[in-house]
Amino acid sequence: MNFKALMLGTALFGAGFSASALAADLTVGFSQIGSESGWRAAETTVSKSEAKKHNVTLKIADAQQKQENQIKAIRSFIAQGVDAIFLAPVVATGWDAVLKEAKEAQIPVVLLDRDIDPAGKDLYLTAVTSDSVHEGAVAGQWLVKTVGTKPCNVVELQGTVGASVATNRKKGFEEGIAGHPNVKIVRSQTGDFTRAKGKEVMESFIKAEGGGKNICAVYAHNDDMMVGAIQAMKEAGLKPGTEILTVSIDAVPDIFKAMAAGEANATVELTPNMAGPALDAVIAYKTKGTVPPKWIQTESKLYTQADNPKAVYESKKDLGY
Ligand code: GYE
Repeated sequence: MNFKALMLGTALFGAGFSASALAADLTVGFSQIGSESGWRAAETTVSKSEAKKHNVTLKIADAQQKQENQIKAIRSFIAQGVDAIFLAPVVATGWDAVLKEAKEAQIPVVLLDRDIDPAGKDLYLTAVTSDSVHEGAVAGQWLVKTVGTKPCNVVELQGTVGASVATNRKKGFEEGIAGHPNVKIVRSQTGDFTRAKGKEVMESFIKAEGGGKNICAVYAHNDDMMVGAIQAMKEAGLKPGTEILTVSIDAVPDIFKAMAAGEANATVELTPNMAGPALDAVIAYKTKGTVPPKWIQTESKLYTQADNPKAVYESKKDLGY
């Protein structure tokens, strides 16, 4: 190594060292929604390991699905004087007052995996999310392509009422099937992103639709509700994956298990690693004053039975989600 290279290396090492030394002093409070789905549990697990990797102290508050608990947690993080706050907002509205308090305390807020009402854009630093309208559109386009010109009655299991991802995944799917009048949504109800409610609502759909005979496909806003719906279909003597098509979102291991067994057809992948990019943004902002873009978009990728679901299941199952 010549002298110049050595000097450069030292300079880089010096810069890297001081940034991570500063990062080690950062404490981030994370107001997490709860544990409604496998994806959510994975996000929590990945957040903890990402915090370790980034040398950040992460305090996680579990809101048990309640916005009021999230608001309390944010106020408590402000009182503790954390360096930044991560918020996975259970619903899109009702954040203005508490986010203004964080702003007054000069604590940057990063949204994880869900959005808030666009009116609140100046109240947070950045949002790390997927394009959830696009996710719904990908699901709808897959269905349209799969059924061709055949008539297809779809039942839809929606996510949590008022959550940005539920609104967007509905809208996106409707866009995806637009212009194909043979494909239509005949029933749509919330299953609150959980397996238990997905199963319960699917049971009522089956009853209402001639024992399931009138249903061609199920679209669920997440895989967990689909896993519940698959159970309901099997218990009613129906064959999900063949008689009734399925398409959902998240790409959790259990949906690949169902795909490998021929009982599910497609899923749109969403990374549970929202905290990694969020921590990068916060550290750069705190140590160098770098203002991140307002939206840090994560990828969405479609998986079908043609994508070796057994191998994907094997590769994902040990990640703890
Ligand atoms: O798809 C679902 C969850 O907000 C993107 O919330 C997230 C969604 C995820 O519970 O499983």
